Amino acid sequence: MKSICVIGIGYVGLPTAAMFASKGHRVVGFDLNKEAVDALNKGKIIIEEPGLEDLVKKTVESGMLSGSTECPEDCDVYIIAVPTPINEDKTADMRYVRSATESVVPCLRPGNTVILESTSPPRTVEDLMLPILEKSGLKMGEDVYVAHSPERILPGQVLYELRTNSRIVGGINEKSAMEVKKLYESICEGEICLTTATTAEMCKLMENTFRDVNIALANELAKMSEELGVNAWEVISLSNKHPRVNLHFPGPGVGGHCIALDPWFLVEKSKNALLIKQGRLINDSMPEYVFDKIKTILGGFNGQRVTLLGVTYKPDIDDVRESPIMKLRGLLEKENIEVCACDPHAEKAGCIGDVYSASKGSSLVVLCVNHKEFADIDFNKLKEVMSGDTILDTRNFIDKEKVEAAGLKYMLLGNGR
Ligand code: SAJ
Repeated sequence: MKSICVIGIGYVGLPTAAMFASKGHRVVGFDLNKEAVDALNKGKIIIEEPGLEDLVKKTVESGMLSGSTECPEDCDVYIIAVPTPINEDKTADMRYVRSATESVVPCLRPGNTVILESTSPPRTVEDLMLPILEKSGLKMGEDVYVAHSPERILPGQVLYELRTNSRIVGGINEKSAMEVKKLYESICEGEICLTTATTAEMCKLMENTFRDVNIALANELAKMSEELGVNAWEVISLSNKHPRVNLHFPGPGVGGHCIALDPWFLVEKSKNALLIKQGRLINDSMPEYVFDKIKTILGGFNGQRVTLLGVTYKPDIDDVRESPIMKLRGLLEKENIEVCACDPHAEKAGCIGDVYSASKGSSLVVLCVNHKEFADIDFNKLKEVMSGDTILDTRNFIDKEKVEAAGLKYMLLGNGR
């Protein structure tokens, strides 16, 4: 069993730390965010993720997991799981990876391992981390093992995916990769594949880019369908019956801290990332596209009230990072219109939890996120509280027949029929 320091106890670091602790490793979660560290030491979490609080509570109570605002010196393994945001100009902001790496340097001893889990631009381990780690005077790859093992967990099912997904371990040499593989074997039942650090960085970015580009294709299909009198959702459903086609789904945009950012890391590093850049621009155009649609439906902005159902970046979580709905909300709020955001998962982002109070007096209700709470809306009750009669569904989530049976009008993003 190892002693492990996980640097960064956010969406990735915390579940990873708890998982290692649950398998008998002694784990310290190091973060500069005192609120997160204090919560951890009380066995609590400040994010929403099914099952995570139970696991954190159990491992803290067992004494295997604790939090600290200082990097502990006596660990065998340092796992860096800090954010890699993007700057205004769409280049990667590597501040946190750099400072996390620097904080490890004084702690390093022969036999230690340093792992980067944060999604990073290609060559981060080789060009950014190694020169910093070498300041310890130790030989990387010989005295200290170094690898990139990107996280691939899906928010909302993090614990399950941590355990069952396959994992890529990219070492700066074979010895490093082997050492890191042994460690992850204690928490990961999936296949663990070994490669180089830079290949691992590229794999992670291409996985998220694959999804982003495919969503862009679906969003382009939605726009074309509205133009050409076709229902994009029917096209997707029928086309996906082909054994080698898997069209993704359109929507009001791509959010979250991964898919909406990671492709830019490739655009930054390679002049050949043309399709990738175009995909990003298409997905980023969706909040504005929905905004224009709302304007058309309302016949211009004249003091009406509009309700947005859902503001998080995807269903059944509380994460509003890079949420396209927050962008849409911001665009609408600049107009002569009253915007009411309803989201039972995001009351701390200034939202009303209840659909009917949020829709009171609204001319238009827009379904933005397919939270399970919105699956059984009573449209008769909704009609009673609304002042207008239109529902715009941007996710193909609402039952058109139920809406129409209540005497409301149903409109669907991507349906040009
Ligand atoms: N979305 C669409 N249409 C679709 C699918 C998704 O508009 O057909 C939108 C969602 O509404 C959301 C965004 O895309 O706004 C991203 O959501 P997601 O569920 O596709 O992915 P994330 O960002 O929550 O997690 C992704 C995952 N990557 C892949 O599936 C390739 C996850 O496995 C990664 O670990 C995670 O990024 C990460 O941390 O990199």
